[in-house]
Amino acid sequence: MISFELTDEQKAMQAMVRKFVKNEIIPAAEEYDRKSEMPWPIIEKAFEIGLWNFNLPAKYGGLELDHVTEAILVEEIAYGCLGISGAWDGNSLSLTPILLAGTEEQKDRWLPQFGQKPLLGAFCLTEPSAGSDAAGMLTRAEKDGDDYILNGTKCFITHGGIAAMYTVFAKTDRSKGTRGISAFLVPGDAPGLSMGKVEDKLGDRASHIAEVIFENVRVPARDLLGKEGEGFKIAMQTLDHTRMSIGAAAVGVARRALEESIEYAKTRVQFGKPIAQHQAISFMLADMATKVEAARALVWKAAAELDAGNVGSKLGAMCKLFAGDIAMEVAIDAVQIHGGYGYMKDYPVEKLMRDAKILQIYEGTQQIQRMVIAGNIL
Ligand code: COS
Repeated sequence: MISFELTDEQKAMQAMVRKFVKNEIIPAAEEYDRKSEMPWPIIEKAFEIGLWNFNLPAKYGGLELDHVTEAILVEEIAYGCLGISGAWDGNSLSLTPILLAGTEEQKDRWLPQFGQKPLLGAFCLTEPSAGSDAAGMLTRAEKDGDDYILNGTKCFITHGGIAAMYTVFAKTDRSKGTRGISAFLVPGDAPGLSMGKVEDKLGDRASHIAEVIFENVRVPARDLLGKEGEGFKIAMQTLDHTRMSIGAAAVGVARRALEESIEYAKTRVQFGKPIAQHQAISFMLADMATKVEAARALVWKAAAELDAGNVGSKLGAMCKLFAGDIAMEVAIDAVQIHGGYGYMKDYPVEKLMRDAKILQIYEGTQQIQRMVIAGNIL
């Protein structure tokens, strides 16, 4: 049986997050976007009321959400502000490798701190010369007694330089390609780890994105995640889990653009009637609404499959591809419906359009998603 009916618990959590978004995120989003600042007070408040740590296991103080519930809540947060929702996504991305590949000892040592304080994690895969070709990374981890010494630069890292824990991918054997990459857990205060350039972005400006530089960072062997050489697979499996939630965030952005457009079109009068009564506009709104529903259905299907244990690359990539594209399209149409006002900062749709663009780029470009999907179906 297929059901799109939310459970009572999901409805209650959705209502709680909606209230939080309405009271805390929407009123502050414009300022965080303008100043390009990390939304610390919002994160602290979310932690206080138990809305932080979506995927942290309950035994460490997290919500341990199933993926469908995660999709529902991420949509709500991104409805308020995509950049602010990046704080949640950045944490999920950095915690997923340890949840997938960490030993119980590693989990017990690293994860409780996230339940005790509103801390950030960072996932360090991308490098200046290794974006889509993640395996082309230059960061190396060389064995030195019982330790590894990490050297290299990671870029475009969410929470880079301000995280308490870094999941770092580095080459332990350059001759082995993807099988020569290993994953490490590194504390934020590790000597030799520093923040490089902080990015000044087109959109998604409330999320902190920076370079992370590793200069002779010493990592004990007990913080190797999985076995030596398993890092690339851990990174790919992580993305198989997290791309669904980027799709959910995209649905949130698209839904906000749609709702702003409906409100505007009902009140903006041209040629003697609200523009919503002109077919040119009402058909645009009909297409936008259809796209939002279709994207959400795909995201929920991908989330349900993850919850059922059917983890693969295809559906997550499809979610990210389809929902990311429709968010961009719907946001562009929202600006068009608002006309000249839509281009001005007085209305939220110009921010939605700037924000939406990143959904087609991060966690793998749309072109990479197509490669992943094609690889799965052929
Ligand atoms: N799960 C498990 N293993 C996987 C996997 C997955 N989802 N995807 C690939 N692998 C394995 C392959 O099976 C292969 O294993 P073997 O060595 O045993 O044969 C190995 O990893 C290498 O796979 P592949 O040859 O496909 O690797 P490529 O270098 O061609 O890269 C893509 C594949 C393009 C998919 C990968 O580099 C990628 O996802 N790039 C985008 C990275 C990204 O999203 N960056 C955003 C930053 S993170 S916010």
